[in-house]
This record gives sequence, C-alpha cells and structure tokens, in this order.
Amino acid sequence: AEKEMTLAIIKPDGLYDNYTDKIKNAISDSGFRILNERLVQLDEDAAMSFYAEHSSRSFFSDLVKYMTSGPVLIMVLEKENAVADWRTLIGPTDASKAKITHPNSIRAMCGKDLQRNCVHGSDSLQSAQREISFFFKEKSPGSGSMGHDEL
Ligand code: YYY
Ligand code: MG
Repeated sequence: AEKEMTLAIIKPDGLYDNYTDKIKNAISDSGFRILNERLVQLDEDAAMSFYAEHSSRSFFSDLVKYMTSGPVLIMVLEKENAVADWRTLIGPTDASKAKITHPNSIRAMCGKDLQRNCVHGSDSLQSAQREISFFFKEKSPGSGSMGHDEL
C-alpha cells in the first residue's frame, strides 16, 4: 500500500503535562515516521480557522480558548494507512470514556475529558492534506496558511 501522511497535534494540556516523550514513543513504536514538526502558539484566528468545520457548534468558543491556552506541537506523520491508524492509536474523542473503552489509547493515557483530550488526528485523507498545508506549506500572504516551513 501507498504511504500516507496525517497531521498530529499534541494539544496544550499534553505539552503542559509533559506527555511529549510518551506520545513520541507511541508514535515510533507504532511504525510512524515524524516527517516534520513545529512548536506553535496558536492565536485565536488560527484556531478558529483550523477548526472552522465546528464553528456553529456550542463548544466552539471553548475549544478555541483551550487550543490557544498554551503552545501546541504540530507533527506530520507518515506510514501506510497513517490517517486511520493514527485515529485508532489516539482513541475516542472523549478521553474520560476512552479510559474505559480504549485504555491503551493515547487519549486514555494522556487526556482528561472531552475537551482536554491531549492529541489531534486528521479524520480523513482530505482533512490531512488541508491540515498539513495549514501548518507547513508556504503560501501567498492572506491565503490562510500560518506556516512557512517546507516539508
Ligand atoms: O476529531 P476529534 O478531535 O476526535 O473530535 P471532533 O468531533 O472533530 O471535535 C474536535 C475537538 O472539539 C475535540 O477533539 C474536542 C472538542 N469537542 C468538545 O469540546 N466538545 C464536543 N462535544 C465535541 C468536541
Ligand atoms: Mg475532528
């Protein structure tokens, strides 16, 4: 099968609680390669744009507040079937439920609850491409990318 790329983020609580090494070990133990990474402090505009699909949801403003509450570590992961396999490794969105149903998942081990779930993973190949470009592709000013690094 073809290699795929997906976008992973260690969210503010994950960095703050020093889960970076544990998460990176899980990443390499599961056969992913980290192609690129950036430590980023998201501002409100970037967080709103990254999560635009959720802009009408009741949790949106809390999500933006949380995602801008501290630095996040953005990583591009590569592997066969990377998108689905990374979603499997991180586990369900609600970390408090993941602790019961998927105790070996990253969200179960490192997350706290529905909001503070420690990590992000792209939900489809199309999302992965959009999200990787959001952080890592050089784009013309005003095009929406906040990244300046080349893959
Ligand atoms: O893709 P995933 O992160 O598992 O969940 P999404 O449904 O895309 O929601 C994005 C993000 O929003 C989630 O990681 C936590 C937060 N969130 C929330 O705070 N409350 C909800 N009811 C749903 C999601
Ligand atoms: Mg999602």
